[in-house]
Amino acid sequence: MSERITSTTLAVAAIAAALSTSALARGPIELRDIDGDGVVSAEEIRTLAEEQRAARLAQYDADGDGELSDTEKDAMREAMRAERLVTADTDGDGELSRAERRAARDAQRDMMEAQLDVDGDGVVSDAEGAGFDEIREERREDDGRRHGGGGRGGERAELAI
Ligand SMILES: [Ca+2]
Ligand SMILES: [Ca+2]
Ligand SMILES: [Ca+2]
Repeated sequence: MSERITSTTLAVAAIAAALSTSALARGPIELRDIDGDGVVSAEEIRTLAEEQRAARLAQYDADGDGELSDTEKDAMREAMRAERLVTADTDGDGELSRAERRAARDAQRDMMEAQLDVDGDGVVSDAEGAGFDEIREERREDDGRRHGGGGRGGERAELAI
């Protein structure tokens, strides 16, 4: 295990999963350095997640009451599943095999790492990864609370992709 790379890689996978399985998010959020200071800060990730949540709400709130009913949530999940199938079901058999799931997760991780690597030098530096790490810690704590403790939220979230 080579510490920094492994932990960042796992972190990206975990946060991608956490964000994609959170209430109104579909798939990974797009990480952008909004203020151009060279790092995607935790605050920027929160802003982007909130933007995505709002967009999802706008898209699936069929009756426009500002909330997603169970029916609307079901419709959203169904649409998300269908969308994921379109991109990840490479052999087109209508199912996601273990290999297809893995490939989709790897692609998602690579994409998020590339987005975190704001200066494009091919490495997510400690500074570049700091905001992400902060969000990951938050999510892990949330996950621990929700599931009654245990520090394995990251792994569980990863499996949930
Ligand atoms: Ca920034
Ligand atoms: Ca398939
Ligand atoms: Ca970099």
